[in-house]
Amino acid sequence: MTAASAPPNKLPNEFLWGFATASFQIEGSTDADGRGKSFWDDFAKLPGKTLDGRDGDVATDSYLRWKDDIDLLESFGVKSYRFSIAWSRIIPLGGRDDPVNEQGIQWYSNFIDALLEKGIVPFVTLYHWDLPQALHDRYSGWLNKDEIVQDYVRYARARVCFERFGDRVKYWLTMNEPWCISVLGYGRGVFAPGRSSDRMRSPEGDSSTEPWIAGHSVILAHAHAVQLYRAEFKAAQGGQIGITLNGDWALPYDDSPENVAAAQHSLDVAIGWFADPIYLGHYPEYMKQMLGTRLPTFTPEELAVVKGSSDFYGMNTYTTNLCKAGGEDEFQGRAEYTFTRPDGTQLGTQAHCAWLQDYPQGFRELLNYLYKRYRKPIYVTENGFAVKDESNMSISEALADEDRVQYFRGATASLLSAVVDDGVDIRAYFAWSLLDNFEWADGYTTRFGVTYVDYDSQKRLPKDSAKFVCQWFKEHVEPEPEPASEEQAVRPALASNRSTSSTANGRARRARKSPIARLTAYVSAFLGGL
Ligand code: GBH
Repeated sequence: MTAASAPPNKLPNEFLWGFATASFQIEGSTDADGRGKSFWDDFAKLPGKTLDGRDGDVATDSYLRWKDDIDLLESFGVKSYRFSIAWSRIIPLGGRDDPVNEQGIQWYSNFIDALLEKGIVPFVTLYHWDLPQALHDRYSGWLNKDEIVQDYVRYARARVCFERFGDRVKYWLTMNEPWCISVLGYGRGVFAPGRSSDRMRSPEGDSSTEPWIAGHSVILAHAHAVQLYRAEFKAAQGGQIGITLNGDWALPYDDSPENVAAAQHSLDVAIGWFADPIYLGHYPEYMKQMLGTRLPTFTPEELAVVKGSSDFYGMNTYTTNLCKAGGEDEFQGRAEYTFTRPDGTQLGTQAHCAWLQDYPQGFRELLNYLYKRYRKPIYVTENGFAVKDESNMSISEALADEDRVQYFRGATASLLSAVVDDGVDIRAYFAWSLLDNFEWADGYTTRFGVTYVDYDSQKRLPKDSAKFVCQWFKEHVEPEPEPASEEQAVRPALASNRSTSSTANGRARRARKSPIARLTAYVSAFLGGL
């Protein structure tokens, strides 16, 4: 699929678009149906770990309200939905010899079937930061390469998921944002398990070594899961599998050579740490130089598994950093980040979180950089914005989320230019997030949803940005070709594989009412209920 297959200014019909979420951020029901603890359960409850002191026990209650979420997705007319599976619902204790929980499997299986019924393509993340607590207690989780790689891959999770869901799931992400897993969990200590050298933060941990060790394990677990999928499942199931990396564009603060170099060093650590081994077969030179023996090495056998272990480039991106050489922050490649230009102006509109400003040109630049460097089709698996102080607004003010609309206006324009003008092969775009939800260390104070969640009633109310995104993709993705004849439209329903049949049926049903008509009906139904 390339730009050439669609007329100018359109994305090809196969382009996947929709919204993304993650299990721990939305599900709640942490005790339901035999779920084991994840290491976020208790971490979020420790004093000072979340801004508002709140945890993930209820979140958006999506474990119970999953039908509402699917209705919402249907009303939006999305092609696809990206969600994650909670490891500890599938294997409560996590390990390769621990029992599998059929109730957890059943829940996701029903969820996947319901999506397919509506013609929505499931795009599944296997690990979005919710490690089973038991594996952390047993052997320190990601710090123990030999154990975690086996548990993640060979006996347990990936094998279970491919076996039980792979007949219907054709898009797999092994890991969400290994940089965050490693740095925020084992370096800065702001995410579970909260380890850090900072003794004010954590009684144990070593920020100079542990993040690099954890990252190494994540790469290997990912790569071995992909190897397994390719060897045993891909031929029969025909899916795509890869990893998704966070990474923001880096602009030199000015054109001094040291700041130009700092921007590249920022990219080397934010992105190259994982992308270079996975797509090119080695850690970045700069990281080897910066870390010396603190950077683990791959054996030749490991490298053979790692190199080439992603079918696509999964990209989560939010902002652009102006980079200055200096400082000791190894996680940023010893660059300092700012949003203030040399002339004192701001790069873009400030979001609720300090790390995020809106700079759509950076999105286009980053798409070009990644495509040139790694030569893989790109799936944008997250992109979004948190409006400043949205939690302090009245609901009607929050629904008129102009800064978020503006963000998506810029991002979609950049996406289209990257495809149409620059020839970048981009195949998916997921806005973060379907719903306001548990924003990790920020608790519920920071809202990233295109849908407002009233946490008192758990009502879901689409914001203006939801309408913008849906309308934009409706106008810019080539419509599905009309089936040539009645017989053709019916034929997939006769196939034995129930995924194909339900997808085709859902599509046909959905096609009767336009996405915008459905959305409008949905919004007015809700507003009526307020
Ligand atoms: C994503 O991460 C997550 O996948 C998702 O779960 C989350 O809800 C969403 O973003 C919104 O935050 O100042 O050193 O702490 C985004 C990538 C990378 C953004 C780290 C914040 C802060 C770095 N994140 N970054 S630091």
